[in-house]
Amino acid sequence: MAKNIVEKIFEAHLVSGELKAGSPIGLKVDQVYTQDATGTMTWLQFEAIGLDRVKVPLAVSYVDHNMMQSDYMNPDDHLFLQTAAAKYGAWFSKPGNGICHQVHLEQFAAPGRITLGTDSHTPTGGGIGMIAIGVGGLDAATVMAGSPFEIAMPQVVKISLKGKLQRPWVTAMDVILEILRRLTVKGGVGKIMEYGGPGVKDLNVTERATITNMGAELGATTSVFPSDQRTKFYLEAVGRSEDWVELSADKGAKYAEVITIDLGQIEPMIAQPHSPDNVVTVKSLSGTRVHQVSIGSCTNSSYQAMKSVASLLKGNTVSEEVNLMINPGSKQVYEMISREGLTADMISAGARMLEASCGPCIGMGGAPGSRQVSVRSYNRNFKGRSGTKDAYIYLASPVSCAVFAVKGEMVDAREAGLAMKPFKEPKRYLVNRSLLIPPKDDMLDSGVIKGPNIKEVSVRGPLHDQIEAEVLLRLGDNITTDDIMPAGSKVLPFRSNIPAISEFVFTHIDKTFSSRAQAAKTKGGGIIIGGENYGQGSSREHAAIAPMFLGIQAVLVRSFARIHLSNLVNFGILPLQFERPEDYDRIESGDVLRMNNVIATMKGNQRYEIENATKGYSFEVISTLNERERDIIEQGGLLPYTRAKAG
Ligand code: MIC
Ligand code: SF4
Repeated sequence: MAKNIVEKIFEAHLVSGELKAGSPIGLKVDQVYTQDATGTMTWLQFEAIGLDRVKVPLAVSYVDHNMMQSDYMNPDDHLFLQTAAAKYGAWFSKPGNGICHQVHLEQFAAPGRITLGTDSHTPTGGGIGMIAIGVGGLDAATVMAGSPFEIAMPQVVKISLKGKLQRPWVTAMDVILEILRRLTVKGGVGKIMEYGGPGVKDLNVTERATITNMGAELGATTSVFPSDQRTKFYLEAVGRSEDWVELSADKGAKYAEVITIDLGQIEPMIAQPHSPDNVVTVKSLSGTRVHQVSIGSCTNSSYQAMKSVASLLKGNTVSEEVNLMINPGSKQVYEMISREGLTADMISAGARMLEASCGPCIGMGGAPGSRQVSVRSYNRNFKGRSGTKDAYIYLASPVSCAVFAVKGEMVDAREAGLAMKPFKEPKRYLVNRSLLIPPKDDMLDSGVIKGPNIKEVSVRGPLHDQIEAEVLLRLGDNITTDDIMPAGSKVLPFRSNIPAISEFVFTHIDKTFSSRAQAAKTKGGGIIIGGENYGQGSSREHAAIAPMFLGIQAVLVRSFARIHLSNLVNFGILPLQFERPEDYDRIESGDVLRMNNVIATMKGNQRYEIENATKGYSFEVISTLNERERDIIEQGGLLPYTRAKAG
């Protein structure tokens, strides 16, 4: 039978289940990687599982998010991660080596493999023909401990590309912005986007990686490109030709849906505040003043992105009113552009060079001023994420960003009157692994060093059969994990300290949330109400752990985003969905909801009756948990479940 790429890779890794959309499957995983902001918890959880060594062929621990080091907390986390990697057999990528996704693409990603990463932009690896999926930390920890990765088989959607980009002004970033415009931030939920068609060969691997990276914003499980001659070229150029295998869909392969994109028709696009799918053409915003431009992030920080920007800036000066910041994605990219004199062109034009890290993308410095317009080549422009709540954040290609920086306003790059050299893919990339420490065989007895901010993993007790809890918040659609558990320089250092980070839950929405939740905890706990696509965005499991710590019993919404849903399950919070939309409208903050026979119902037909004790009516809600998920919740989360299974 004709197979698509996803089916081919999954089939080669299948340990249980059937490749039928919606059915639970178990997959053998080849590679797992963590980044520091989610990784401290992941490695603490791995430690709590109690094994000596990781059981996957390759594990890598990156440091790229928490790099501000305004006190001892970040560097203590780095040392913990380095010593944990040494002890448990993972590679360690030191601070300064770059953003996990860019470095992983350069060093380890390979076609045909399955990789999990504790970050929602792990699908970057799809650009090389790998199935790369973002997961919560505990899912990664259990897979590193030898469990298969369990997931409901997603639908496979084909995005068929034809034509050629209008180079050099239109880029891969414009392609994914156009796809977001069409499909929205909910458009990919439960789906894998598989790229195909004659237009694929117009794009090189790092361009494909930009598209699969930002596919995360569609809510897709992941995105994947074929592995072809261009993939071979890239792997040869990064010195890993032995990792190449050819991979393409068979003629007649089946898809749930086919979407066609003509690359030649795509114009420079831009996402307006405050959502990555609020996309229009740059032309339609022509003349809008810009105060800050930030170029980099895991989406657009490749050698090509940097070289294009340098070429545009060369001989020009950044507008008097604009602050331009640039962070190359990896040490290798940084070193390469520096040796070629491109960094000098950027500095000479007036750019502020930042280190190879996430930086302003996650609010670690570089916040814009009050009510300022900031255009970024990043992937998320959720309100407040930049660190400035009333700033206007736009997302555009690195080419558009560089043009705006020079012009001081938004203008279609094709009409800006600036010159830019066409990009030619290098035959050989600079390779320098000096900040990448391989796993060692003789470190088994070495200690793991934990600073005072690193606290034990929190676990909740088994599920209660009766829930009587207060509605603490009633929220709308597309609530992000940045809304639930904000990031930024003030909060991120507490990622390894759950009691401390819990005080920040929902602070951007309601400053009293955490204290109200603490008060409700003594009376049976709280419930959160949400709309569609609740928990979109990041993979941060802190958006589930911290609410669990604050006594949240259940989250009741219209629909969930994938990673957040599994994080709720992993931490024993009951994820419920409204059966009838009008019931959402009737509930108010402060209502007390009562549920009986919770365990039997969850194990039975998953249709629960809820009594609104405050308003005096009842309504039905559902859960859609598979057997394993029900067992996990009953036992109070994945950690107790894994421990019980182990012995
Ligand atoms: C993000 O872009 O939101 C992050 C920060 O990289 C997160 C991970 C985290 O919260 O640590 C992600 O995308 O998963
Ligand atoms: Fe880092 Fe931003 Fe990429 Fe997240 S989206 S991994 S914060 S660069």
